[in-house]
Amino acid sequence: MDERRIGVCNLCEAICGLELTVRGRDVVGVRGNPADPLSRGHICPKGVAIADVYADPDRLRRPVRRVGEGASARWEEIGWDEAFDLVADNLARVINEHGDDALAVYLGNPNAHSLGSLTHGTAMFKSFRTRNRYSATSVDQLPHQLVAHLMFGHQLFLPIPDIDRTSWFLVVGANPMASNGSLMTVPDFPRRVRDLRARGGRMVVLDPRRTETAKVADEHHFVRPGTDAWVLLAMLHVLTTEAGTGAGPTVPPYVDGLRTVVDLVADFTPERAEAMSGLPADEVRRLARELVAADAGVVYSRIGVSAGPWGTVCQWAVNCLNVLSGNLDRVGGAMFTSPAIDAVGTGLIGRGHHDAWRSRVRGLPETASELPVAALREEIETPGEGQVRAMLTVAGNPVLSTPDGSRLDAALRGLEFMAAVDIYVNETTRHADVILPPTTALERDHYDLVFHLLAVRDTARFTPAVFDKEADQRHDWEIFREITLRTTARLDRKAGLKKRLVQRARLTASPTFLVGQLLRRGSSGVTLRKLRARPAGIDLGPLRGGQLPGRLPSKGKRVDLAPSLVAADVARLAAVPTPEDDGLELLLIGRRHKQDCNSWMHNSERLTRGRPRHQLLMHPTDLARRDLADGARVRITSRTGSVEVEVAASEDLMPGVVSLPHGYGHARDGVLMSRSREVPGVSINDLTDPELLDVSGNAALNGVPVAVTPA
Ligand SMILES: Nc1nc2c(c(=O)[nH]1)N[C@H]1C(S)=C(S)[C@@H](COP(=O)(O)OP(=O)(O)OC[C@H]3O[C@@H](n4cnc5c(=O)[nH]c(N)nc54)[C@H](O)[C@@H]3O)O[C@H]1N2
Ligand SMILES: Nc1nc2c(c(=O)[nH]1)N[C@H]1C(S)=C(S)[C@@H](COP(=O)(O)OP(=O)(O)OC[C@H]3O[C@@H](n4cnc5c(=O)[nH]c(N)nc54)[C@H](O)[C@@H]3O)O[C@H]1N2
Ligand code: SF4
Ligand SMILES: [Mo]
Repeated sequence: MDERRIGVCNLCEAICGLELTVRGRDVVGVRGNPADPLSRGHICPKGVAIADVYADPDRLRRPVRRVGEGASARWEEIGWDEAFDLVADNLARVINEHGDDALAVYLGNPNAHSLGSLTHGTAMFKSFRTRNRYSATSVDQLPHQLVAHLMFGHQLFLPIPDIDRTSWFLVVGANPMASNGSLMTVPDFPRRVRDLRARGGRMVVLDPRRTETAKVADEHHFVRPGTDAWVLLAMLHVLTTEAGTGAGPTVPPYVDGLRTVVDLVADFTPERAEAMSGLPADEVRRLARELVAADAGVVYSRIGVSAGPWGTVCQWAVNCLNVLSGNLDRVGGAMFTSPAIDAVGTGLIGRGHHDAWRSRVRGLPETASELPVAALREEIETPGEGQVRAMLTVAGNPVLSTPDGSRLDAALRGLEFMAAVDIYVNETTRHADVILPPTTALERDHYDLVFHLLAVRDTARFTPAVFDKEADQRHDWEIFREITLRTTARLDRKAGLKKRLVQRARLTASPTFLVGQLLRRGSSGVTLRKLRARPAGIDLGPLRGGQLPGRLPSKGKRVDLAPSLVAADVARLAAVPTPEDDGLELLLIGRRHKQDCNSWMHNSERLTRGRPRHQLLMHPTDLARRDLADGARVRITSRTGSVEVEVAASEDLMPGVVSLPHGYGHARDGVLMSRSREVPGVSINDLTDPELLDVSGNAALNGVPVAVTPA
């Protein structure tokens, strides 16, 4: 008998509601849930493939222990109790012998998509007290968080583009047609863009590649990788010199620092922007004027910019453009959500801090208790007090996702002990001594604590597990509870009895129970009971404007337009000389595809069949200049590494720019880490450079200088 069940997709930030057809313990159909008030029936190819993750015979369901190394490694199933003790014994031993910082933790992207990780993982990481905390944040959205912390007083008080009501939408370094949106939870982006244009609005895209998003936009302009800062600052320059009626721009009374912004951008002329970026000065002027003239306009930037050399300055400039054009906190502009569980307002997620300490070897600043992951390799390899000797990764694959991954790959071998909480043996977890696999999306309750916070509409939704877990499976929160309790019990440094009892109580409450509690703390009127009665979700309406300054998390409820850290970096930017173009330089950028999911899901047949898509894309002019043919094997070389891959000609790339997707490169040491791929591809992060960082410490993964030669 087929049954209909409501599920939720946790594979990207769009958090689509699903309608599953289930037969016994099998999923026989997946479609978008049309009754979902946010996703309205939208689904993408990955959403269907969520059934493949659930059914994948290669997915781990019970703990495994590694026997042997590298190509000859074997994995042996062990019991949970034995696995937990093995992890706790070794983590505690290393901490007792070498101190708290000898343990490093790395949190990957799916942590943000798991309720249990947010409610219980955080408590585990805190209990370790290590300064060697790393995550995918510093190869992703760190500049957004740092800038929100500095300007608004909380790292996750992020302005969201009101795409459903804007009339002018500037997209810089994002490809939501493939990514389905990021720091903008926007299921069904294609339809929302069609609606935007149907009501007479415009979308403009700045990107070194004519992307899927560029192709549905009203306008697309190439920008040389890494030079958006000059464009955005020149737009600010135009705004501060021309806006209004000659009296200059005005800002709301709760905003400080306008004078400083005016001074900072004084020398960033559109002509300088043209020389750096290739975008004509007149176009820069026109874009700035259009933003000011629009009924409601909004500037939005994402990973093409935040994972670039000037991510922080760019994100600051984006916020300044939205403020100075009168679009912050305004309908159709850059708005703030009012989620049923306000993780910002309730303090569930801390407001953040920066540079409270630095990394041991390179002296890189922490942000919100995390160090830049670009420093992880050297912290493992450099001897001395505080050297990393053990590692715990949770839902991550830094070997493929962080800069100079192949050297990190080698460094992981040198650890005394490594454990991973993950559902696969991947390029990183293959180095673990033990892997503890949690249940997956369809087997656990879900309430989204992060992405309602970032959504283009306020909604709330609780999704009970579609399938009960099997007796010998564990939820991630149960794994975190066991690791925490068993490890802390073995530590020489003991917390007081009261502290330990509080910790035990907190870790023993289920995530679902905690969601109920958190809902009661909010003022939305939404309760767990109401959510259970309406599993498609409850609509709380479009985003509300005019919430500032009341909602500002900063002390004193003010916006700081000119944080000193940013001002100093703008001065550094001003000193960059215009590069001389010999016509031979190539800059490497990344690429996402609809059917890829960072570094995993390459086991799904339905996502991997068809034409391969791992190739280096290159403009025909650049190919001809190097006597390369479309389809040839080429060698790509950067300062840090070198890989061989097929090249594909593409008119969509800006000449002088080449593109590789990240998350490929599954063949390591002759072992194929993923089943489906006849062509495992290469890892772009064997080419990216851990020395190229934004001021926040985020890796500049885009705009890496490379040479391309025949293989
Ligand atoms: N050059 C370049 N590099 C990039 C990027 C880029 O654009 N260009 N993008 C960066 C970005 S934005 C990100 S977010 C990172 C991602 O980098 P990571 O987070 O390091 O890697 P993922 O590929 O997301 O790996 C996720 C892992 O979690 C496991 N997993 C899946 N679901 C679960 C679960 O429910 N529980 C547990 N415990 N494990 C689970 C999967 O098996 C997989 O091994 O990559 C970054 N790297
Ligand atoms: N299908 C799919 N969806 C995903 C993911 C996935 O792996 N696959 N990953 C998810 C994750 S973890 C994230 S963080 C989001 C990311 O979401 P997006 O930021 O939308 O991700 P990308 O598609 O990588 O878009 C980045 C764009 O920046 C452009 N770019 C590169 N360098 C520059 C530059 O210097 N300047 C400018 N202006 N543009 C530049 C690239 O050409 C690309 O089009 O996607 C999420 N959604
Ligand atoms: S858009 Fe994102 S959330 Fe929606 S189905 Fe696709 S992967 Fe899942
Ligand atoms: Mo990401």
